[in-house]
Amino acid sequence: MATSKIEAPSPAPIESKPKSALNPQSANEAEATAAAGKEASQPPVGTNPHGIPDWRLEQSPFHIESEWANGEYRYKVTGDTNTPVPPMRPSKYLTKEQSIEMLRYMIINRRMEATLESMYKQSQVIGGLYLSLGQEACSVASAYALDKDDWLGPMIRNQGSMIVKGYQPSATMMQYMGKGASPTKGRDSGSHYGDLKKLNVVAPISHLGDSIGVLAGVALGARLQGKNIACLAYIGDGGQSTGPTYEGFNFAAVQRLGVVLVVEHNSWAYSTPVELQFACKDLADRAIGYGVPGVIVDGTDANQVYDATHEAVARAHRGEGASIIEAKLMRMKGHAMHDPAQYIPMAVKEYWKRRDPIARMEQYLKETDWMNEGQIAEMHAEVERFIDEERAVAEAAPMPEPEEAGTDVYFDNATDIPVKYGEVRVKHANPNRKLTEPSVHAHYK
Ligand SMILES: Cc1ncc(C[n+]2csc(CCOP(=O)(O)OP(=O)(O)O)c2C)c(N)n1
Ligand SMILES: [Mg+2]
Repeated sequence: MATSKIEAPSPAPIESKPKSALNPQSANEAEATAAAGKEASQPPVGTNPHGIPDWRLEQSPFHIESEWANGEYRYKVTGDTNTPVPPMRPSKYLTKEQSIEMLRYMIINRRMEATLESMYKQSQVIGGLYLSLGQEACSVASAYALDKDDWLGPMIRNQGSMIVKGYQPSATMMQYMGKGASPTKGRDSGSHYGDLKKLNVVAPISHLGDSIGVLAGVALGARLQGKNIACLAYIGDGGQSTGPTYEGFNFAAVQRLGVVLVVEHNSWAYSTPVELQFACKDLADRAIGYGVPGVIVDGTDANQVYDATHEAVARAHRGEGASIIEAKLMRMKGHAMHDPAQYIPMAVKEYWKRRDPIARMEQYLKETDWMNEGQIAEMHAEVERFIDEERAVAEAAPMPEPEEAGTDVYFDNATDIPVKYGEVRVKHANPNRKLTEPSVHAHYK
C-alpha cells in the first residue's frame, strides 16, 4: 500500500502587518527599529522559580486559602490587598494610534456586555449570558495581535476578541436574542458562533479544551497549503485541567503548529477555586512539560497581553510552533448571569476592581500624553451612541422563520470547503524505504 508523505513547505516569512489605516507603515523593519528603541526603556522582566519569564510589574501581594467548615468552603485572605496599582508596562510594539484603537475596542466590549446585561434583565436574551467584565484587555489585546489570515478560537468570555476579528456588536446581540439574521440564524445559542469563510473564527466548543485540538488542525491545514499561520486559542484555569486541553496542545507542540494558547487565569472555574483545580502555582509552568515557550503576563495590562501575543504570533509565522501565555486576571462577574459569585471574598474583588483594565489603559494613555480626559470622555460618548444604534438594529431584526428550523443545522456534504492558502502539497513516500525508517504520515523538517 502506498504511504503518502506530506512535503514540508519552508516556513513562510513573517508578513508585514498593516493593522489598519491608522498604522500604514508597520513593516517589519520599522517595527524592529521601534521595538529596539522601546526595549531600552522597558522595566526588567522577572522569572518565576522555574525560569518562566514573568512580565508583571506586581506579583500577587496576597494569598487565598480555603477551608471546609460547616458544610461550605470558607476563604481566608492573607497578605495585603490594598497595595497601590502598578503602572502599565510600556508596549514595545504598539503605536499611539493602535493603543487608542485598542482602548476603543475595550470600551465597545464593555458597553456591549452592559447592554446585553440590561437586555437579559428585560428577558430579551434567550438562554445564559456570560460576561467578561475585568477581562476585556485580555480578549482585545490578544486578538489585536493577529494578522488577517490568522485564526481565532474564542471561549464564552471572548466577545471582545470577536469584535476585534470583525463581528459587529449587533451580530453578537442578535445571536444572544436568537434572531434570524444572527450569525447562526437563531440555530445555536449565545456565544456559540464562528465564521470559517471570512473572519477565520472557530465557534467555541462547550467541552472545555476541545477547541485547542481543532485550532491545531486549522494550523496544520494551513501548513499543508504552504502557510504558517497563528491560531489563537483561549482556555480558563479550570479548562486547563481537561484531557483534551493536554492532547490538543501537545499535538500542536509536537508538530510545531502555531497555536498561541492564552490561559485566562481568573482564579475560579465557576465556583471552584484554583487550589481544588491544580497543584502548581503558575499555569505557564506547563509550557516546560509541553516543550514550548511560556510567559506570565498581567491580564489587566493590555500592553503586556499585546506584546506577549505579538511575539508568539511572530514565532508562529516563522514556523517555530506553539506558545503559552498565562494571563493573571479576575472575572468581575459570576460565571454567568445566574451566578452572583458571592463565593469571591470582597477584599479580592476590591483589589481587582482597582486594577480595572480600561481604567489602567486610560491612565496609561494620559501619562503618555496620547489622550486627554476630554478625548477619553468623547470616546465613551461615541461608543455609547454606537452601541445604542447596534442595539436598535438587533431589536428590529426579525426572529427566524419557523419553516426554516431544519436548515443550516447539519453540515451539507455538498458544500465546497474552499482551500484558503494554496494547493495542498503531498508527495509520495519512497516505496523502497527501509523498514527501520519511522513510519510517519506527516514529516516536517
Ligand atoms: C469538559 C467540561 N467540563 C465541564 C464543563 C462545564 N463548565 C463550563 S464553563 C466551566 C467553568 C470554566 O472555568 P474556567 O475554565 O476557569 O473559565 P472561566 O469561566 O473562569 O473563564 C465549567 C465547569 C464543560 N463545559 N466542559
Ligand atoms: Mg477561571
